Amino acid sequence: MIYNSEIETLKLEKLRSLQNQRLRDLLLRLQQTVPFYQKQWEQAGVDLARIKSVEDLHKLPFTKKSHLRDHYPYGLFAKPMAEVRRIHASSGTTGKPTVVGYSQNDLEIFDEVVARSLVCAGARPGMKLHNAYGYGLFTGGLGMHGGATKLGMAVIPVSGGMTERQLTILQDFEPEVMCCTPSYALTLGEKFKELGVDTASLAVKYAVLGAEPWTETVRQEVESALHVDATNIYGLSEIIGPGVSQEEVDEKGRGSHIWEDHFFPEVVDPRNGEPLPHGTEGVLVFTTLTKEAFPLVRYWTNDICSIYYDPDSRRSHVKMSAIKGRSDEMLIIRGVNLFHTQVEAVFTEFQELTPNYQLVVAREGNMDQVKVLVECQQDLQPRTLSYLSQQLMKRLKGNIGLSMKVEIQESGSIPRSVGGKLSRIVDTRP
Ligand code: DLL
Repeated sequence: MIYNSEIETLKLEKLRSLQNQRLRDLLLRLQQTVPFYQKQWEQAGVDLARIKSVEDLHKLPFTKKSHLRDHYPYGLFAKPMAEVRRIHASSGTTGKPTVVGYSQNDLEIFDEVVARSLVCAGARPGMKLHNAYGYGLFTGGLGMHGGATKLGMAVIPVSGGMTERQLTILQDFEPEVMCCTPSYALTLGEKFKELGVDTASLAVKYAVLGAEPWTETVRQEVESALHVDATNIYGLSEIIGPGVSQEEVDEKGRGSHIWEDHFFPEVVDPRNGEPLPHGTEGVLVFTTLTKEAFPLVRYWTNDICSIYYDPDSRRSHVKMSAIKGRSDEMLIIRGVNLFHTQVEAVFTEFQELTPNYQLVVAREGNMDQVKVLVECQQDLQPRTLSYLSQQLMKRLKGNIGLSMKVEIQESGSIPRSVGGKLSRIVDTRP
């Protein structure tokens, strides 16, 4: 099943023409309603008449998180508050939250893209969704809720946390689909195992996981622990929330479709913002083609991935690779760039290890060091442990090009997700 077959399989030429028309509408709207864009384009000497298609987008300046902060809370809204129907915010690690708004039409688009995503993940009308994304200012809970309702599912709005209760609901309410962060799916799988529950007997068949970077290592663990097909859902509050892109359950590992009739993607060089060709990794940038209350032009997400078309896919929309990490959270250790997903990916090669890990960054003398703390499946003999550590250090050095210390720990020693996003990095540097 495809939720919106006409749009999701639209031939590229028609898709471009739709995008171009929407882009021109958007730019005119913004010029009339948002002083920030008027000023930014004037300063950059942009002649809007010369922006005719998405191919011209690179002539426009980027919108960055700092611009959102400078116009906190509502300075970039393009609709009067009387036409705003919902406000969300993302917490951010420093300073004020990022505030985003939705008109009625924006909420309908939000529902539409999440409904498309759920179908892509395996969900169907008549199924039940166990929604363990947080409800509240975070877009995960309400975003998935609206899309599932639109699709014709029964939503169980569990929200994050209270793990014991989640397990009871998964057992007794018999949802066929669940959604939460990948790190929380690991927690749920582990708890079921502790309790000796045979997860093959549960009704749940599909898990829609996102809101943080994850790799095939975590997919393997979640799929075997919960007996589900796990797919990736991506999104960010600034662009809409979950449902900016989604991986198809029959195309696992081959990237996620970006719903590009609404969100036009570009990938640019993180160093200078130059556009990069398809297939090359860089910073993902989005222009929201249809949003009314809080549209963004060339929004610099900081997320690192590549985009490409997949001619073997049933849907025509462009795909993005799994996010490697955020450019503003990339570690630079002794001149080597490091994302925690690169470390996570190596664990697949070691059956004895679990995907419960943490990277501890410290300064020793004037050198930065990374220690990889990772848990093993069961108690191992000291000799086996020492051998395993050596092997892991070798693989990390071989794959990433960086010498890291390794400490294999017993099960339960590394923090778990208690419902939401989990930070994998502890940076103790001054
Ligand atoms: O995390 C929206 C969301 C909710 C997406 C539920 C998927 C599921 P924010 O809190 O604004 O919004 O955080 C957005 O989270 O820029 C990425 O860095 C990261 N992120 C989101 N989804 C993924 C994913 C929601 N599938 C930020 N893979 C984004 C990797 C992700 N990173």
